[in-house]
Amino acid sequence: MREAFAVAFGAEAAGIWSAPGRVNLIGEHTDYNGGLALPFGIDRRTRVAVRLRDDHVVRVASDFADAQAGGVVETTLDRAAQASGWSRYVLGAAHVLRRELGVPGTGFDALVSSDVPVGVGVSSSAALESAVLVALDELWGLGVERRAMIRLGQLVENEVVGAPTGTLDQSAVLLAERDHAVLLDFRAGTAEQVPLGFEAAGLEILVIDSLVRHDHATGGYGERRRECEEAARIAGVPTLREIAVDDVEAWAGRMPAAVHRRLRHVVTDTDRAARVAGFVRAGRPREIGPILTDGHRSQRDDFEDSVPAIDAAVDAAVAAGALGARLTGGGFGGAAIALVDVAASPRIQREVADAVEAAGHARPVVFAVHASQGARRDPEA
Ligand code: GAF
Repeated sequence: MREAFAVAFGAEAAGIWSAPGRVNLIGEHTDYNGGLALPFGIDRRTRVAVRLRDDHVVRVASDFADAQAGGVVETTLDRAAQASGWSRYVLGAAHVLRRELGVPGTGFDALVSSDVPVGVGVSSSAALESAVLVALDELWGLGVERRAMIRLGQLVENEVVGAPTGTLDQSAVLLAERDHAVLLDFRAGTAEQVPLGFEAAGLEILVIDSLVRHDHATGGYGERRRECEEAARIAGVPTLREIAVDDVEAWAGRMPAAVHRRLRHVVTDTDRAARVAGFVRAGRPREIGPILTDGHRSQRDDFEDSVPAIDAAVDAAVAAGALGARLTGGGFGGAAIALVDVAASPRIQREVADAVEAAGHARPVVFAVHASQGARRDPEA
């Protein structure tokens, strides 16, 4: 990366910072409802090599395979909020840092390289904005705490990109620790590191990329969020977290049926996240499988944010012997995850791809992921 940086910008990078993608084990669409979620950082990372300039110019290059790849996006700090395409995440991070901290900042050159797949539901966007946030935080000498940085990443999404997302992804990417998931409580604002114990149990998580792409700025995500707000308004609670699992059915018939289904998903998924965290904490990770698959049914039937290719992937994974499987992330495309025995993993990967293709969908891309370190400055030899 250092060589590529020197070729692109004719100067030395000051350092390389990186952040992982994430998968969410369970607890979907709970973040903006004050619930629980249990994500972990994955061993796919976005790296950004950066050097400061002595003017207000910003130049950004990447090895992404899109229209702007190969070219250098050049602008100034003052125009950073008007960025488009993937460079929005880089420039948006600079813009939000300057505005929220009231600092002038200085221009910079940045080269981005990533093996986090884009549009899959494993938070390529949070990985990119978080890698840039930690880089500029250090280079600009700001010392922003991780919790505050989570909120800055969310502002990049909400204001610069226009996606009305919560803080699940930035929390996962910024707080992740190797071999741990992080139990996020969005009402209490707490984060507990939970050792996963997958390796000792001979387990791993597969990501099954459906190749159905989603976009939370334009897709159904915003509509679901509004439906959850409507449910909370009708129930007279600040967030759906205030509703107990046992009280869910009491609300049937007192709100539109679809809105009630959204409520039921959100409330029961927080309950599932608590139960999954309990099993994992107790060193019984094999037992979470059926809870994951229940979570998928809840998303498919109640939250209605799955797509047929992902339903097919979940069914195929379970039929092939996965302990459990579910849609991960915001939905309307993206990926499923499956919990599998490492020994059976190659066979399950093959059988899932075959079965989904045979059902008439695009052949999914399947790969294993392992819980990895959150955003940081990369050590260099
Ligand atoms: C997307 C969003 F960005 C998160 O905030 C979260 O709501 C998730 O969908 C669903 O759990 O990843």
